[in-house]
Formats: sequence, C-alpha cells, structure tokens
Amino acid sequence: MEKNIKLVALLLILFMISAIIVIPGCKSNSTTAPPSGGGSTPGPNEVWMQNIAFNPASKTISVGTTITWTNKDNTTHTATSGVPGSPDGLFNSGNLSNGGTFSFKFTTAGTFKYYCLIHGAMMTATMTVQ
Ligand SMILES: [Cu+2]
Repeated sequence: MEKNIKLVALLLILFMISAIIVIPGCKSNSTTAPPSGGGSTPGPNEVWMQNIAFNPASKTISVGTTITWTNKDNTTHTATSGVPGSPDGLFNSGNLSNGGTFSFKFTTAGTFKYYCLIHGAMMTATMTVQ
C-alpha cells in the first residue's frame, strides 16, 4: 500500500515537471511569424500598393508565377500594364480600394512595366520575368 502511494507521488512529480517543460514551449509557438500575407512586408508573390507606390517597385520572378497586388492605402489604385498614358492591355486590375486585390499570372519571360492609372508617373513599377 505504501509502495503505491510513493508511486502515485512520483508520477505526480513527473507530471508537474513535464507540465513546466511544455508550458513555455506553447508560449514560444504563439510568437512565431505570421504566414505570408499577414505580416508587415509583402510575401514572395505579392506586391503592395502602399504610400502611393508599388512595394516592391522592382521585382524578379520565374515564368508561371502569379502575382497578387493588394491595396494597403486608403486611396484607390490600379495595377495596369504599360507606361503612364500608354496601357499595353496585358493586364489591368481596374480600381482597387483599400484591401482590394488583383492577381495576374506571368506566363512569358520579359520585362513588364506597369503603373497606376490614377497616379500615373508617380506610381510606376517593373516586373522582370525569367
Ligand atoms: Cu494609385
């Protein structure tokens, strides 16, 4: 009988020690970086419209990559292929308000300039596809 009590006490101590080890482990999990898109910088296949600029303004990707633009500003933007005054018709997001997104898959290699129809020369960028 006394042996059983000692065994139970030992198991309780072991349980408490393992709990002490596990609890800080759980806390450290909650501090890991949020997934792509939820962070404070654009993910690898993202361009943000931020502070009346494309972020990043220059990006290099592989053929077949789909890029998603997200408007982080409180002003309307577009992602329109071509140069200010001369859209080339490859893609055009239309007006994106805050939180709006647009995706386009780049299927051929080349250097693709794009801009915002509303902000023109103030807001241009280049996508290099290789
Ligand atoms: Cu704009």
